[in-house]
Amino acid sequence: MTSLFRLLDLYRTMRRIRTFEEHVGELYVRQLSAGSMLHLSIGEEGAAAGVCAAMQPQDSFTTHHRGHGIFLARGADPNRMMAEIGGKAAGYCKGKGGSMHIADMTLGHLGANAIVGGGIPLVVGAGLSYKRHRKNAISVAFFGDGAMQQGILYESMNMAALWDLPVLFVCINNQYGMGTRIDKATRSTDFGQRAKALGLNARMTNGEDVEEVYEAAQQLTDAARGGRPGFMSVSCFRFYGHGRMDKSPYRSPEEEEAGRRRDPVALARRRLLERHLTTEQELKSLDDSIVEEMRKSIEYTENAAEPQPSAMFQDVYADSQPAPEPLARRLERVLAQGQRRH
Ligand SMILES: Cc1ncc(C[n+]2csc(CCOP(=O)(O)OP(=O)(O)O)c2C)c(N)n1
Repeated sequence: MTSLFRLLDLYRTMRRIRTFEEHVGELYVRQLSAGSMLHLSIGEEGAAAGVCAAMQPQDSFTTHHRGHGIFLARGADPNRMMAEIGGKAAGYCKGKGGSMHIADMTLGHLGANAIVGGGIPLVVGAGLSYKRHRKNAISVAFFGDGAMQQGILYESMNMAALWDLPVLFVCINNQYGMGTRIDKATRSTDFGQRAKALGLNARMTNGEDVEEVYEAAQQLTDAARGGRPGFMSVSCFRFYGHGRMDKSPYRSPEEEEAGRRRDPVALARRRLLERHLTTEQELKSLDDSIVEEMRKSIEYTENAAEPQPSAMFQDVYADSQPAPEPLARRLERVLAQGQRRH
Protein backbone atom coordinates (compact mmCIF):
# COMPACT_ATOMS: atom_id res chain seq x y z
CA MET A 1 0.00 0.00 0.00
CA THR A 2 1.38 3.44 -0.90
CA SER A 3 1.48 6.33 1.57
CA LEU A 4 -1.31 8.87 2.03
CA PHE A 5 0.58 11.55 0.19
CA ARG A 6 1.45 9.23 -2.68
CA LEU A 7 -2.14 8.08 -3.24
CA LEU A 8 -3.47 11.61 -2.98
CA ASP A 9 -0.81 12.75 -5.41
CA LEU A 10 -1.67 9.98 -7.85
CA TYR A 11 -5.35 10.84 -7.55
CA ARG A 12 -4.63 14.53 -8.21
CA THR A 13 -2.59 13.67 -11.31
CA MET A 14 -5.28 11.36 -12.67
CA ARG A 15 -8.03 13.87 -11.96
CA ARG A 16 -6.05 16.62 -13.74
CA ILE A 17 -5.57 14.36 -16.77
CA ARG A 18 -9.24 13.46 -16.95
CA THR A 19 -10.40 17.04 -16.56
CA PHE A 20 -7.86 18.26 -19.11
CA GLU A 21 -9.11 15.67 -21.58
CA GLU A 22 -12.73 16.64 -21.01
CA HIS A 23 -11.84 20.26 -21.69
CA VAL A 24 -9.64 19.59 -24.71
CA GLY A 25 -12.58 17.61 -26.13
CA GLU A 26 -14.62 20.80 -25.78
CA LEU A 27 -11.91 22.75 -27.64
CA TYR A 28 -12.15 20.23 -30.47
CA VAL A 29 -15.94 20.28 -30.70
CA ARG A 30 -15.88 24.08 -30.81
CA GLN A 31 -13.43 23.78 -33.74
CA LEU A 32 -10.76 25.68 -31.84
CA SER A 33 -8.16 22.92 -32.09
CA ALA A 34 -5.59 22.69 -34.87
CA GLY A 35 -5.50 19.52 -36.96
CA SER A 36 -8.25 17.05 -37.70
CA MET A 37 -7.68 14.39 -35.02
CA LEU A 38 -7.85 14.32 -31.24
CA HIS A 39 -7.17 11.17 -29.20
CA LEU A 40 -8.33 11.17 -25.60
CA SER A 41 -6.85 8.96 -22.89
CA ILE A 42 -9.85 8.90 -20.54
CA GLY A 43 -9.76 5.52 -18.76
CA GLU A 44 -5.95 5.25 -19.12
CA GLU A 45 -4.98 7.74 -16.40
CA GLY A 46 -3.61 5.02 -14.08
CA ALA A 47 -0.83 4.24 -16.57
CA ALA A 48 0.32 7.83 -17.01
CA ALA A 49 0.11 8.75 -13.32
CA GLY A 50 1.55 5.50 -11.95
CA VAL A 51 4.57 5.27 -14.26
CA CYS A 52 5.43 8.97 -14.27
CA ALA A 53 5.39 9.10 -10.45
CA ALA A 54 8.20 6.52 -10.49
CA MET A 55 10.32 8.57 -12.91
CA GLN A 56 12.85 11.25 -11.91
CA PRO A 57 13.14 14.80 -13.30
CA GLN A 58 16.25 14.02 -15.38
CA ASP A 59 14.53 11.09 -17.17
CA SER A 60 13.22 11.37 -20.72
CA PHE A 61 10.32 9.77 -22.56
CA THR A 62 8.44 9.45 -25.83
CA THR A 63 4.73 9.10 -26.47
CA HIS A 64 2.46 8.45 -29.44
CA HIS A 65 -0.85 9.91 -30.59
CA ARG A 66 -2.57 9.48 -27.20
CA GLY A 67 -0.01 11.21 -25.03
CA HIS A 68 -1.64 14.25 -23.37
CA GLY A 69 -1.99 12.51 -20.01
CA ILE A 70 1.62 11.33 -19.89
CA PHE A 71 2.97 14.81 -20.61
CA LEU A 72 0.70 16.33 -17.94
CA ALA A 73 1.83 13.70 -15.42
CA ARG A 74 5.44 14.68 -16.23
CA GLY A 75 4.69 18.25 -15.20
CA ALA A 76 3.49 19.96 -18.39
CA ASP A 77 1.74 23.30 -18.03
CA PRO A 78 -1.91 22.84 -19.14
CA ASN A 79 -2.01 26.38 -20.57
CA ARG A 80 0.90 25.72 -22.92
CA MET A 81 -0.44 22.28 -23.80
CA MET A 82 -3.92 23.56 -24.56
CA ALA A 83 -2.41 26.44 -26.58
CA GLU A 84 -0.33 23.95 -28.57
CA ILE A 85 -3.39 21.86 -29.34
CA GLY A 86 -5.15 25.10 -30.32
CA GLY A 87 -2.30 25.91 -32.74
CA LYS A 88 -1.32 29.08 -30.86
CA ALA A 89 2.11 30.71 -30.64
CA ALA A 90 2.13 30.30 -26.84
CA GLY A 91 2.05 26.49 -27.18
CA TYR A 92 4.93 24.16 -26.36
CA CYS A 93 5.96 23.98 -30.04
CA LYS A 94 4.71 27.48 -30.91
CA GLY A 95 1.58 25.92 -32.38
CA LYS A 96 3.40 23.85 -35.00
CA GLY A 97 3.09 20.45 -33.33
CA GLY A 98 -0.50 20.19 -32.17
CA SER A 99 -1.92 17.30 -30.17
CA MET A 100 0.10 14.54 -31.87
CA HIS A 101 3.53 16.18 -32.12
CA ILE A 102 4.18 17.87 -28.80
CA ALA A 103 7.80 17.84 -27.61
CA ASP A 104 9.69 19.71 -24.90
CA MET A 105 13.28 18.95 -24.05
CA THR A 106 13.17 20.86 -20.74
CA LEU A 107 10.69 18.27 -19.40
CA GLY A 108 12.46 15.38 -21.13
CA HIS A 109 9.72 14.94 -23.74
CA LEU A 110 11.63 13.66 -26.78
CA GLY A 111 8.48 13.87 -28.86
CA ALA A 112 5.01 12.54 -29.47
CA ASN A 113 4.84 10.49 -32.65
CA ALA A 114 1.86 9.78 -34.92
CA ILE A 115 3.49 6.69 -36.43
CA VAL A 116 2.49 3.66 -34.35
CA GLY A 117 5.75 2.47 -32.75
CA GLY A 118 7.71 5.44 -34.12
CA GLY A 119 8.64 6.77 -30.67
CA ILE A 120 10.03 3.46 -29.42
CA PRO A 121 13.56 3.37 -30.91
CA LEU A 122 14.29 6.93 -29.75
CA VAL A 123 14.52 5.78 -26.14
CA VAL A 124 17.16 3.22 -27.10
CA GLY A 125 19.28 6.06 -28.48
CA ALA A 126 18.65 8.16 -25.39
CA GLY A 127 19.50 5.21 -23.13
CA LEU A 128 22.72 4.54 -25.02
CA SER A 129 23.72 8.17 -24.61
CA TYR A 130 22.99 8.10 -20.84
CA LYS A 131 25.05 4.94 -20.48
CA ARG A 132 28.01 6.30 -22.43
CA HIS A 133 27.97 9.61 -20.56
CA ARG A 134 27.35 7.90 -17.22
CA LYS A 135 24.24 10.01 -16.64
CA ASN A 136 21.89 8.85 -13.91
CA ALA A 137 18.83 8.93 -16.18
CA ILE A 138 16.48 6.48 -17.85
CA SER A 139 14.35 6.85 -20.96
CA VAL A 140 10.78 5.53 -21.14
CA ALA A 141 8.76 4.71 -24.29
CA PHE A 142 4.97 4.83 -23.90
CA PHE A 143 2.95 3.13 -26.67
CA GLY A 144 -0.31 1.29 -27.25
CA ASP A 145 -1.08 -2.40 -27.72
CA GLY A 146 -1.17 -1.74 -31.49
CA ALA A 147 2.60 -1.23 -31.35
CA MET A 148 3.03 -4.73 -29.85
CA GLN A 149 2.64 -6.02 -33.40
CA GLN A 150 5.29 -3.67 -34.85
CA GLY A 151 8.77 -5.04 -35.62
CA ILE A 152 10.54 -1.92 -34.39
CA LEU A 153 9.54 -2.77 -30.80
CA TYR A 154 11.42 -6.07 -30.94
CA GLU A 155 14.52 -4.53 -32.53
CA SER A 156 14.49 -1.89 -29.80
CA MET A 157 13.91 -4.31 -26.90
CA ASN A 158 16.62 -6.60 -28.25
CA MET A 159 19.21 -3.83 -28.42
CA ALA A 160 18.25 -2.46 -25.00
CA ALA A 161 18.64 -5.92 -23.45
CA LEU A 162 21.86 -6.69 -25.30
CA TRP A 163 23.54 -3.43 -24.27
CA ASP A 164 22.05 -3.25 -20.71
CA LEU A 165 20.50 0.15 -21.39
CA PRO A 166 18.62 2.26 -18.83
CA VAL A 167 15.34 2.00 -20.71
CA LEU A 168 11.73 1.08 -19.91
CA PHE A 169 9.10 0.08 -22.49
CA VAL A 170 5.52 0.77 -21.34
CA CYS A 171 2.61 -0.70 -23.29
CA ILE A 172 -0.71 0.94 -22.42
CA ASN A 173 -3.05 -1.86 -23.40
CA ASN A 174 -6.43 -0.16 -23.80
CA GLN A 175 -7.69 -3.29 -25.61
CA TYR A 176 -8.01 -1.59 -29.01
CA GLY A 177 -5.86 -0.46 -31.91
CA MET A 178 -8.23 1.93 -33.68
CA GLY A 179 -11.27 -0.39 -34.17
CA THR A 180 -9.47 -3.74 -33.81
CA ARG A 181 -9.77 -5.52 -30.47
CA ILE A 182 -6.50 -6.98 -29.26
CA ASP A 183 -7.68 -10.60 -29.52
CA LYS A 184 -8.35 -10.01 -33.22
CA ALA A 185 -4.80 -8.75 -33.71
CA THR A 186 -2.78 -11.47 -31.94
CA ARG A 187 -3.03 -14.93 -30.37
CA SER A 188 -0.36 -13.98 -27.84
CA THR A 189 -1.72 -11.41 -25.40
CA ASP A 190 0.73 -12.19 -22.61
CA PHE A 191 3.02 -9.39 -23.70
CA GLY A 192 5.34 -9.86 -20.73
CA GLN A 193 6.40 -13.26 -22.14
CA ARG A 194 7.53 -11.62 -25.35
CA ALA A 195 9.73 -9.14 -23.48
CA LYS A 196 11.12 -11.83 -21.15
CA ALA A 197 12.10 -13.90 -24.19
CA LEU A 198 14.40 -11.06 -25.20
CA GLY A 199 15.95 -10.80 -21.73
CA LEU A 200 14.01 -7.89 -20.22
CA ASN A 201 12.48 -7.54 -16.80
CA ALA A 202 8.74 -7.68 -17.38
CA ARG A 203 5.53 -7.00 -15.44
CA MET A 204 1.85 -7.14 -16.43
CA THR A 205 -0.24 -4.70 -14.37
CA ASN A 206 -3.86 -3.69 -13.92
CA GLY A 207 -4.26 -0.05 -14.93
CA GLU A 208 -7.42 0.37 -12.88
CA ASP A 209 -5.21 0.16 -9.81
CA VAL A 210 -2.82 3.11 -9.92
CA GLU A 211 -1.00 1.93 -6.78
CA GLU A 212 -0.20 -1.39 -8.44
CA VAL A 213 1.07 0.41 -11.54
CA TYR A 214 3.19 2.77 -9.43
CA GLU A 215 4.75 -0.02 -7.38
CA ALA A 216 5.64 -2.09 -10.47
CA ALA A 217 7.00 1.01 -12.22
CA GLN A 218 9.11 1.82 -9.16
CA GLN A 219 10.76 -1.61 -9.30
CA LEU A 220 11.26 -1.49 -13.06
CA THR A 221 12.63 2.07 -13.15
CA ASP A 222 15.05 1.26 -10.28
CA ALA A 223 16.29 -1.80 -12.19
CA ALA A 224 16.52 0.16 -15.47
CA ARG A 225 18.57 2.86 -13.73
CA GLY A 226 20.95 0.08 -12.72
CA GLY A 227 21.28 -1.10 -16.35
CA ARG A 228 18.54 -3.76 -16.46
CA PRO A 229 15.99 -2.63 -19.05
CA GLY A 230 12.34 -3.42 -18.48
CA PHE A 231 8.93 -3.78 -20.03
CA MET A 232 5.54 -3.28 -18.46
CA SER A 233 2.06 -3.69 -19.79
CA VAL A 234 -0.75 -1.68 -18.21
CA SER A 235 -4.16 -3.14 -18.91
CA CYS A 236 -7.01 -0.61 -19.09
CA PHE A 237 -10.00 0.39 -21.22
CA ARG A 238 -10.30 3.32 -23.60
CA PHE A 239 -13.60 4.82 -22.44
CA TYR A 240 -14.41 6.63 -25.70
CA GLY A 241 -13.66 6.29 -29.40
CA HIS A 242 -10.26 6.08 -31.03
CA GLY A 243 -10.52 9.72 -32.09
CA ARG A 244 -12.96 12.29 -30.71
CA MET A 245 -15.44 11.70 -33.56
CA ASP A 246 -15.31 7.87 -33.44
CA LYS A 247 -18.55 6.47 -32.00
CA SER A 248 -16.98 2.98 -31.54
CA PRO A 249 -19.43 1.01 -33.74
CA TYR A 250 -17.09 -1.99 -33.39
CA ARG A 251 -18.01 -2.64 -29.74
CA SER A 252 -21.27 -3.18 -27.91
CA PRO A 253 -22.81 -0.85 -25.30
CA GLU A 254 -22.47 -3.72 -22.78
CA GLU A 255 -18.74 -3.98 -23.42
CA GLU A 256 -18.36 -0.22 -23.04
CA GLU A 257 -20.33 -0.22 -19.81
CA ALA A 258 -18.20 -3.02 -18.35
CA GLY A 259 -15.01 -1.31 -19.54
CA ARG A 260 -15.95 2.01 -18.00
CA ARG A 261 -16.45 0.32 -14.65
CA ARG A 262 -12.67 -0.19 -14.68
CA ASP A 263 -12.19 3.42 -13.69
CA PRO A 264 -8.81 4.24 -12.07
CA VAL A 265 -9.93 7.68 -10.91
CA ALA A 266 -13.05 6.31 -9.17
CA LEU A 267 -11.08 3.48 -7.52
CA ALA A 268 -8.40 5.82 -6.12
CA ARG A 269 -11.13 8.14 -4.84
CA ARG A 270 -12.91 5.26 -3.11
CA ARG A 271 -9.68 4.11 -1.50
CA LEU A 272 -8.85 7.57 -0.21
CA LEU A 273 -12.24 7.68 1.50
CA GLU A 274 -12.26 4.06 2.74
CA ARG A 275 -8.83 4.51 4.32
CA HIS A 276 -10.02 7.77 5.90
CA LEU A 277 -7.13 9.58 4.25
CA THR A 278 -9.31 12.49 3.23
CA THR A 279 -12.94 13.60 3.23
CA GLU A 280 -15.59 13.92 0.55
CA GLN A 281 -15.50 17.68 1.13
CA GLU A 282 -11.73 17.91 0.60
CA LEU A 283 -11.91 15.84 -2.56
CA LYS A 284 -14.73 18.00 -3.90
CA SER A 285 -12.74 21.16 -3.38
CA LEU A 286 -9.70 19.54 -5.05
CA ASP A 287 -11.84 18.47 -8.03
CA ASP A 288 -13.39 21.95 -8.28
CA SER A 289 -10.00 23.64 -8.27
CA ILE A 290 -8.86 21.35 -11.10
CA VAL A 291 -11.95 22.14 -13.17
CA GLU A 292 -11.16 25.83 -12.69
CA GLU A 293 -7.51 25.29 -13.70
CA MET A 294 -8.52 23.55 -16.94
CA ARG A 295 -11.29 26.02 -17.70
CA LYS A 296 -8.67 28.75 -17.50
CA SER A 297 -6.44 26.88 -19.93
CA ILE A 298 -9.25 27.06 -22.52
CA GLU A 299 -9.64 30.78 -21.85
CA TYR A 300 -5.86 31.20 -22.14
CA THR A 301 -5.90 29.42 -25.50
CA GLU A 302 -8.83 31.40 -26.86
CA ASN A 303 -7.06 34.66 -26.03
CA ALA A 304 -3.58 33.57 -27.15
CA ALA A 305 -2.03 34.99 -30.34
CA GLU A 306 -1.87 33.10 -33.62
CA PRO A 307 1.66 32.25 -34.83
CA GLN A 308 3.13 34.79 -37.29
CA PRO A 309 3.66 33.55 -40.87
CA SER A 310 7.26 34.82 -40.57
CA ALA A 311 7.85 32.18 -37.84
CA MET A 312 6.81 29.30 -40.11
CA PHE A 313 10.30 27.88 -40.63
CA GLN A 314 11.76 28.80 -37.23
CA ASP A 315 12.78 25.75 -35.15
CA VAL A 316 12.10 23.54 -38.17
CA TYR A 317 15.47 23.73 -39.95
CA ALA A 318 18.91 24.12 -38.35
CA ASP A 319 19.95 27.77 -37.93
CA SER A 320 22.78 27.29 -40.41
CA GLN A 321 20.39 26.18 -43.17
CA PRO A 322 18.82 28.79 -45.50
CA ALA A 323 15.02 29.05 -45.17
CA PRO A 324 13.26 27.08 -47.91
CA GLU A 325 12.15 29.07 -50.93
CA PRO A 326 8.42 29.88 -50.84
CA LEU A 327 6.44 27.48 -53.04
CA ALA A 328 4.96 30.22 -55.26
CA ARG A 329 8.42 31.61 -56.04
CA ARG A 330 9.80 28.14 -56.73
CA LEU A 331 6.95 27.34 -59.12
CA GLU A 332 7.55 30.62 -60.98
CA ARG A 333 11.26 29.83 -61.25
CA VAL A 334 10.70 26.27 -62.49
CA LEU A 335 8.05 27.36 -65.01
CA ALA A 336 10.32 30.15 -66.30
CA GLN A 337 13.16 27.64 -66.72
CA GLY A 338 10.81 25.36 -68.68
CA GLN A 339 9.76 28.23 -70.98
CA ARG A 340 13.41 29.14 -71.66
CA ARG A 341 14.10 25.56 -72.75
CA HIS A 342 11.32 25.59 -75.39
C1 LIG B 1 2.70 2.49 -38.64
C2 LIG B 1 1.27 2.96 -38.55
N1 LIG B 1 0.27 2.13 -38.93
C3 LIG B 1 -1.02 2.53 -38.84
C4 LIG B 1 -1.31 3.80 -38.37
C5 LIG B 1 -2.76 4.23 -38.23
N2 LIG B 1 -3.13 4.23 -36.83
C6 LIG B 1 -3.12 5.35 -36.11
S1 LIG B 1 -3.52 5.07 -34.53
C7 LIG B 1 -3.72 3.44 -34.78
C8 LIG B 1 -4.11 2.51 -33.66
C9 LIG B 1 -2.99 2.32 -32.73
O1 LIG B 1 -3.40 1.56 -31.64
P1 LIG B 1 -2.53 1.51 -30.33
O2 LIG B 1 -1.10 1.45 -30.70
O3 LIG B 1 -3.07 0.40 -29.50
O4 LIG B 1 -2.75 2.90 -29.65
P2 LIG B 1 -4.12 3.50 -29.07
O5 LIG B 1 -4.77 4.21 -30.24
O6 LIG B 1 -4.93 2.38 -28.57
O7 LIG B 1 -3.70 4.43 -28.02
C10 LIG B 1 -3.46 3.10 -36.10
C11 LIG B 1 -3.56 1.75 -36.66
C12 LIG B 1 -0.24 4.63 -38.00
N3 LIG B 1 -0.44 5.86 -37.52
N4 LIG B 1 1.04 4.19 -38.06
